[in-house]
Amino acid sequence: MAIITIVDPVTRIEGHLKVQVTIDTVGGVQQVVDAQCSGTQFRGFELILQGRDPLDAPYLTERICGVCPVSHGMASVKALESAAGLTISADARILRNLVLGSNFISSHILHFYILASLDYITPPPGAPWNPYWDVDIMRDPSLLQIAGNFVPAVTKRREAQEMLAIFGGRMPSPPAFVAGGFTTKPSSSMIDSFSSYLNNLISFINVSYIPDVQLLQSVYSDYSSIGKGPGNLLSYGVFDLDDTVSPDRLLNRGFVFDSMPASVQPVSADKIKEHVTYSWYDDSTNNQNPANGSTVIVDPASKTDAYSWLKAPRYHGKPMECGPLARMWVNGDYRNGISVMDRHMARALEAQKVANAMIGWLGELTTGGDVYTTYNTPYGALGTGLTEAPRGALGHWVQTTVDGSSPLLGPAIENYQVITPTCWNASPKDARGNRGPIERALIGTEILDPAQPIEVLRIIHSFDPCLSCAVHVMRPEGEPVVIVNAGGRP
Ligand code: NFE
Repeated sequence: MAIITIVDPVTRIEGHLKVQVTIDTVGGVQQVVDAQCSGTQFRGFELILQGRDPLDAPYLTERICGVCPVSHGMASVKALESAAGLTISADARILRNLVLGSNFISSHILHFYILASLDYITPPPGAPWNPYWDVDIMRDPSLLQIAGNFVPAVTKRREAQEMLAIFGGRMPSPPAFVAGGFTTKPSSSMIDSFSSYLNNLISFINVSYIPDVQLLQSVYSDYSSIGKGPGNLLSYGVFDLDDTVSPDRLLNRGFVFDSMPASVQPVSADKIKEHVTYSWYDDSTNNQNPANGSTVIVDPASKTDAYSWLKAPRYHGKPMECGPLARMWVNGDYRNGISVMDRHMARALEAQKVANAMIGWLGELTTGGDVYTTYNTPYGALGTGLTEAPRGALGHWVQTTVDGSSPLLGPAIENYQVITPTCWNASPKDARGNRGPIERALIGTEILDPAQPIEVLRIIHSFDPCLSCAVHVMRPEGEPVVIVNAGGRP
């Protein structure tokens, strides 16, 4: 008989995600036969931004999330600059890259040690580590190596944030990202300090982070063939290497269907559509491109087939996985496979790649160069800002008002749309009934104990979802059903 297990909330992610899995025995194997990912809160930043000065958008959207505010600042300034057809100076580009790179390093270290490793390692006694799901854990004493690096990782994560703040000004929500450039002019002592932090972090990545992921991958080698998902990978690309409208990037823009590395294809933003068939949005807004998208919520009680506040973004009609593995795959840096362990490995190798590139960028930075190009918001313009957050493809779309239609002295925001990485990865089913990537990755997974489905947590955590980025505001009448939770572990 099928068992329905609800994990609500999924812990050790940012924000609130509920997952419901149906577990049944098929061919003698107890496995997941259905899965639903639900974002249980509504974000609403798109509505908050309407009517405001476009220059406020980077500051406001950075508040979408405290973990990846830099990427929201980057996507927002890129959207505004694309609306104006403006390119920025080399030093501004490099400073943005250095701040975003710091955020990637911080976020990747945070994810492996603090959010994911406790799915495999026996935690210390007492709160907040206990109780925990004691299933298939600590397969080998060698894993104590990872446990030993837990506290140093917390320190390294803090140091990456401090490094970020040297140029960014503060973390979270660094104020340095403005349309037209950057607010900080670097001094040689700032560059020296940044360099010292960076070398220290590169050493941690090389000596601890990558070896720890390799160790986990060898002990839990079966997880190199668990949690594949749809096999479609999407990267908007990030870390511009020149100052043109279509720059080369450290991590390229592109996508593949069915994990076919030989056919990385160019991304066309008009192929992005958001489905709302299973989301609490009005059906009249189904299949919209975000350039002219809208945010029209409905009463959840009136749409009983729906189960999420996340829309379901699709590329050319297909669910797409995004994140470090997608970026490294599209770039040709990592194509070993698509699985739980491949996601962890690609994330660690990406941290190394980005950190090493940052050394070069730091050397290119000048102390007297321009960091700001005068920016004037155009009337009646559409801007698209595609970049990458640590968790994957992030897009902001802005439409400004036409002259005379706003009480502001200049143009206002007429429409603003955001699609975050977690909207791609944790999306619900689409209009064709195709599941989102995390849902798809769960199907067919063997489950040892339906009351403690650790396999489900391991798959979800490998995507590093952030529901804060995807959805925000409490739904007071939310269902109170909690059958199983993740045992109180942080
Ligand atoms: Ni809240 Fe974020 C990243 C973005 S994920 S962490 O990385 O955008 O949806």
